[in-house]
Amino acid sequence: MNTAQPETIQRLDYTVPSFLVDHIDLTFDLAPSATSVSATTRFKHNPASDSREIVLNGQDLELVKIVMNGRTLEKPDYALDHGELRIPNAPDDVTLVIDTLVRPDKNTSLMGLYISNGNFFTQCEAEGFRKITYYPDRPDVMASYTVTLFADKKKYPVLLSNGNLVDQGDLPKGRHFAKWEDPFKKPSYLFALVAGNLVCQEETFRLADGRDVLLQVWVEDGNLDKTPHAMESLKHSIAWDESRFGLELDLDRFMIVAVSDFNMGAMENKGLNIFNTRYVLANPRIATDQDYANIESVVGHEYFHNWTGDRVTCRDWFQLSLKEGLTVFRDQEFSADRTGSDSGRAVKRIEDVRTLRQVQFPEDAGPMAHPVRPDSYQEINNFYTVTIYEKGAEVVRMYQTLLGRDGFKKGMDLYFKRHDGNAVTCADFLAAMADANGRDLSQFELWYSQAGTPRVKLESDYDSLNRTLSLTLSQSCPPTPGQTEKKPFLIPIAIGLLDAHGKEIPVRVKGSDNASDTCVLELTQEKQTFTLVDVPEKPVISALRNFSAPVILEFEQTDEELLHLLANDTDSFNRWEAGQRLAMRRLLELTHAVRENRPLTLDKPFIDAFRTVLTNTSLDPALRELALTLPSETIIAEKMDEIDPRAIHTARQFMRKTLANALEKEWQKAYKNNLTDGEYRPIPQDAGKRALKNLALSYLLLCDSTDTCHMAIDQYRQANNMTDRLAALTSLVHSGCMQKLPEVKELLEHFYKEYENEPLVIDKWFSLQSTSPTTSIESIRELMEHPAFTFRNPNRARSLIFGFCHNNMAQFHAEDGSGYEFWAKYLLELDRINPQVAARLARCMDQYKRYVPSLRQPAERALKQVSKQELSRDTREIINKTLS
Ligand code: 0A1
Ligand code: ZN
Repeated sequence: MNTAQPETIQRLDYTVPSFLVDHIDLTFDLAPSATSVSATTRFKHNPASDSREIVLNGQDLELVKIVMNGRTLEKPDYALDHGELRIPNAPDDVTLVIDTLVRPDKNTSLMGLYISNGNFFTQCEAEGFRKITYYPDRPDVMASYTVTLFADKKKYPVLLSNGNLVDQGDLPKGRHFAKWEDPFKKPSYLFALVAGNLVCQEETFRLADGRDVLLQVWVEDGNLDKTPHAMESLKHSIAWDESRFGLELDLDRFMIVAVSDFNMGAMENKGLNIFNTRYVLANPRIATDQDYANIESVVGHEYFHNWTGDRVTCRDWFQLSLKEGLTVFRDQEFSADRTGSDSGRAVKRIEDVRTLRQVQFPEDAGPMAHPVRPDSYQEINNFYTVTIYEKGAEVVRMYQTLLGRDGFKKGMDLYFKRHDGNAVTCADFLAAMADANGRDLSQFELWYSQAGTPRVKLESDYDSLNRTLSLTLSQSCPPTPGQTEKKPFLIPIAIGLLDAHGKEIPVRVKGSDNASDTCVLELTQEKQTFTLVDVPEKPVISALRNFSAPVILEFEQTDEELLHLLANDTDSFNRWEAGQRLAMRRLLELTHAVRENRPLTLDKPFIDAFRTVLTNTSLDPALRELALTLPSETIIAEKMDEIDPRAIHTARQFMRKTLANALEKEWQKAYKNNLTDGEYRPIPQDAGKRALKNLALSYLLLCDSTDTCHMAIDQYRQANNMTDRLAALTSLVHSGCMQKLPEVKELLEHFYKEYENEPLVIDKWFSLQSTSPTTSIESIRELMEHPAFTFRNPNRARSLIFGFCHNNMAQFHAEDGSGYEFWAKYLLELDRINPQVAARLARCMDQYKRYVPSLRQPAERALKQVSKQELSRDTREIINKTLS
C-alpha cells in the first residue's frame, strides 16, 4: 500500500534478460500457514546482454536460504530491495537453490499461491510467480519445469501441475507426493499447481493424428453433474483448432480445474487450465443459455492459448494483445462456427460488436484510453482491458478482412514457423502476416500504436449520366492521453449496394475487373474518393458491412434508407445496425426532451418498423431478439457530449413502454409462438427462441392494460431450466411488479432457498436485484448485510457491488451523490482485500468528467476522498488517471 506516485514502466525501456534459464526444479511442501518452496534453477549468461547481474523478482516471500553453485550466499553477495534480489558478477553457468516460505492462508489477493475452500491454487499471470519464489518473473525467460508436490494425503488427495505426471507415491505420516514434468519451455506466468480434495470427469480423446490424449475436468465433490458441457466444449475446441488452423494438442494430458475464488475468467497455464467456476459448471437447473455459450467460448479461449500464448508467447507485457487479441479472435470464430448457420454467425458478430461498443468505445474515449500495444503502465493487472482483448481481436480480424481467410491462415502458418517456442512482439505477428502474403502492411502498425476510436465520415454522390457512385471517405481520431496528433489508419471498409427492390447491385471499383456483392475498400489517407462504376440507379448504401473495422461511422442516411436496409440488407449485421440507428436517433431526441421537460412521443413509422421485425417469422428468432433490443443506456451515453444518466434511463424506459403498449398483441403472439416445450437443450435454435420469448415477456410486463405479472409468475413456476426461470424473475423485479404483487417477493425468497447451495445461482440472485432500476440504495445496503454476501469472493462482490455501480444507471447516479459515496466506501474496503478486483470497481467513474454538472461535483468529491487514502498500486493508478 502506498499513497505516492507509483513507478511507471515504459515499453521502450525494454532490455534483454541478463541471464536465461534452461530448467527449474520446484519442490513444494504444502501447508496453509507455511508452505516451503525450494527452487533449483539453472541459469546461463545471455550472450546478448552486457550485464553480469542476475536479477530475480520476489514479493511477500520469506527468504530462508540461497545457495549459488554450492556456496551459501550472504549479503552483500546479493542485494535485496524493492522486490528484487540481485546477484552481481555472476559467472556464465549458475545453479541457484533458493528456499522460501509463503503463507497461502493469508493471501486474499488471489495472486500467487492461495487457498479457496480449503484447496490450494495458483495464479501467476501476470506477475504472481514472484509471490512463490525468487525468479526472473518476465515472459521472455522460458524454461522447462519439473515440479514435486508434497502434502497430507487425506486433506489433499489430488496433486496437479503442468505437463505430464511422471511419479507419485505414499510417504510416512499420511503424506504423499506427485512429480510433474513439463517438456515445453514456458515463462513463469504459465506455471500452475493445484492441490486438494477434488474429483474429475475424464475421457480419452483421439486427435486427428491418431494419438490418444487424456482430458480431465476437475471440480469439488458434488459438482460432477455440472462438468459434461465443459468437457464437450473442450473436445469441440480441440477438433476446431485442428481443422481450422491445423494446430494439434501437444501434450498427452489436458486438465481443466474449476475454482470458486478467482479474479478473472480463466487462465491458460500449460496443460492445467484454471477456471472460475462460472465458466465451467453448468446443468439446466443452474445455468442459463448465456452461461452455456460463455463456457464454450472461454473453454475454447483457454485451449486456443496453448498455441497462441503458450507455444508462442509475449516478449514483455506491452505485447499482451499479441496473445489476447489473437486468442479472442480465435474464440469468436470458434463460437461463430459452432452455431452451424449463417444467422448464428451474424448473431455472434452482433453480440461481439455490442460488447465492443458498450465497453471498449467508452474506454477508448476516457482517461484510461491506451493503444492495443500500450506504451507505459504502472500496474500491469490494470491492462487486462477490453482494448487489449476486444479491440485487439478486431485488429486481428482486420488482417483476415484484408488478406482473406486463406491469406490469414498463411500468415498464421508463417508466424508459428518463425516463432514457435519463443517470446515475441506484435510487430513479429504483423511481419508474418505481411511476408506470408507479399504485402506491405507498415501502415497497419498504427492500429497497435495509436489509441482512440477512429471516426470515418462517408459522403456519396450518384451520377446517373455516367452510372457512377463516388464515395468520399475521410478519417480522424480524437486525442487520447499522451497522444494529441494521429496519423491516418489503414481501414478496411466493406461496402454493398441495394437497389430499390432491395436486391444487391454488384460493386465494382473503377479500374478493377471484379465485381462482388461486398467490396472491401482500403482507406489509407485522411480523405479519399472511390468511384464505383456500372451503378444503374441511385442505390441505398450498406457501409461497414459486418463491422469491417472498429470505427465510428458517420454517414447520414434518411429514415427511409435505414428502413430499406432494415428490411432488405443481405448483411445481417447491417440489417441490425439500421434498426439500432433508427432507435438511437429517437432515443437521443427523447433524452433531450426529458431534460427540457418537453412531452415525449414516438412516431408511427418507427413503431411500424418494429412491428414488421417482430412479426417477420422468416427471420431467425435470435436475430429478431437482437433487433428488438434497444441500444443500452451506456451506448446511448456514448453518443452524448454531456451525460445525464437518469434522463437517458427515462427516455429509454418511455420508448420501451410505448413499444410494449403499441405492440401488445404482437408481443403476446411472439411469446406464445416461441415456447420451447420438452427437454431443455442449450442449442442456438432453442436459445434464440427463449431469448425472443423472454424479451416479449419483459415488454409485456410494461403494458398498462392487462396484468401480465401472472404470466411471468407462471413461467417462473413452470420453468424446467434456469434461463426461463431467471428471465421471469428478473423481469418481475425490474418492471416493478414486485411493488404491486406480494407474490413476487415470495418468489425472490423461493429462489434464494431453492438454490442456497449453488453459489453461482446466488450470484445471479444478487445481481438481478443490484441491477434493477427499482432497487434503492437502501436495499443494496441491506443486501450487503445478507449472510451470503462477502467481499472475499470476487464473483459475489461483483454480483452486488459492480452490478449496482456499473449496471444500474438509474439508481447509482442518484442526485444526492449517495451512489458515489457508496462506491467510495466499498472501493476502499475491497482494496484492502483484493486490489485487482478493487481497481476494476474504480473504473465505474471513468466517464465522470462528462456527467452533467449536478453529478460531476459529487462524483469528484467521492474520487478525491478515495485519492486521499492509502491505496494499492492497482487502484492508485486508476484513481490518479481518472482525476488527471
Ligand atoms: N490470460 C487469461 C486472463 C487472466 C489474466 C490475469 C489473471 O490473473 C488474475 C487471470 C487470468 C485469459 O486471457 O484468459
Ligand atoms: Zn486470454
